[in-house]
Amino acid sequence: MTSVLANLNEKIANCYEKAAQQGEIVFKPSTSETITTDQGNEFVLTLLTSLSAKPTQENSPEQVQRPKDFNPFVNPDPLLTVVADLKLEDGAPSYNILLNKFPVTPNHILLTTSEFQSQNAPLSASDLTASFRILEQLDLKSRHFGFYNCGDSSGASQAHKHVQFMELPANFVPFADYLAGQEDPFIANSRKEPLQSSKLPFAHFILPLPASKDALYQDDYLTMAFSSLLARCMTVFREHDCDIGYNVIFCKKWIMLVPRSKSVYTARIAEGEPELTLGINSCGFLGLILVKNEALKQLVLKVSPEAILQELGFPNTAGKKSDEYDY
Ligand code: B4P
Repeated sequence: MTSVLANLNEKIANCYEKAAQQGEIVFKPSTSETITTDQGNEFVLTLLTSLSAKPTQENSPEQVQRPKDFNPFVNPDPLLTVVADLKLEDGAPSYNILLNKFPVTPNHILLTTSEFQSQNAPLSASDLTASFRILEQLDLKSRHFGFYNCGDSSGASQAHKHVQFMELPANFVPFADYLAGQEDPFIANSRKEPLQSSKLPFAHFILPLPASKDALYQDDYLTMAFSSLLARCMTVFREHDCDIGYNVIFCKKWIMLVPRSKSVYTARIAEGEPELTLGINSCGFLGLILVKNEALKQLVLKVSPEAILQELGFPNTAGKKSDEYDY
């Protein structure tokens, strides 16, 4: 597998150039600005500036022509396929690495299972290993992160299992970097809780990861790290008596899970104004908020990103210890 992933950045760039030339990529130019909130948290607010000129994902001619249950990840478009039939080892499930047809940043890629698997299912051991092997290659060029929107409340729009990878904006330091940078790698257990910032209002569970590849890929380390964080999310869902939906966000330094209560935020800027709807996926909980018009940008600035994320997640549990009733 590692050899198939050699020169992945070059493969992505070549595939992207060809697909863009042939009109297979629906790229949406955007502008971004970094804001620091009153609580001292940093967010990158990205505004899609070209919505009137470019089709959106939902109403692009390509989507409209397709049947309602069209699955873009079964028999994917060869022009969008960077690596086909990727296998970790003999007998392991196979994956495709695809270009995102509707990227906001160039070279946004997806790791999809070759056969249908549900986006509501947790990441498996091989999903995690494949994801971190990909990240290793991407980071040879610039720092990237991976994310997985799991469940209806997570912001996912495709039902077929897919992990996404994007470049981190230059000069943006995710809040998880500060937390994870202060601790040695560990797996959460009943005596040691995952890291959680008390400066953010929503529940989130972070583990620093070992820098050594040997440690990361041995002894089911990634699976144990992931499942120790998923257990914290499950306790939240049980306590709030709700369906399972969460965001998984990871980079080479750490992995974070964020339990989700809702996928969209709905509000008015002022009484009598139209109701606005803002969908947030994993990127938002990393600090990267995508808005599709100026009114939504004004709403985020007025209400604050923290207040929006608080409503779409669950209350922060920093300082809470696990008890015998917790998963
Ligand atoms: P999902 O997990 O199902 O949903 P999503 O990332 O939230 O994207 P969504 O589709 O809801 O779009 P949104 O307007 O929120 O991912 C599905 C993925 O499959 C998406 O990446 C989608 O583009 C891709 N896809 C759909 N049809 C495809 C096809 N035929 N072939 C290949 N790929 C296909 O967001 C639009 C895009 O912006 C998304 O890619 C999203 O991940 C990204 N984004 C969100 N926030 C961002 C931010 N702050 N900065 C930069 N990009 C951001």
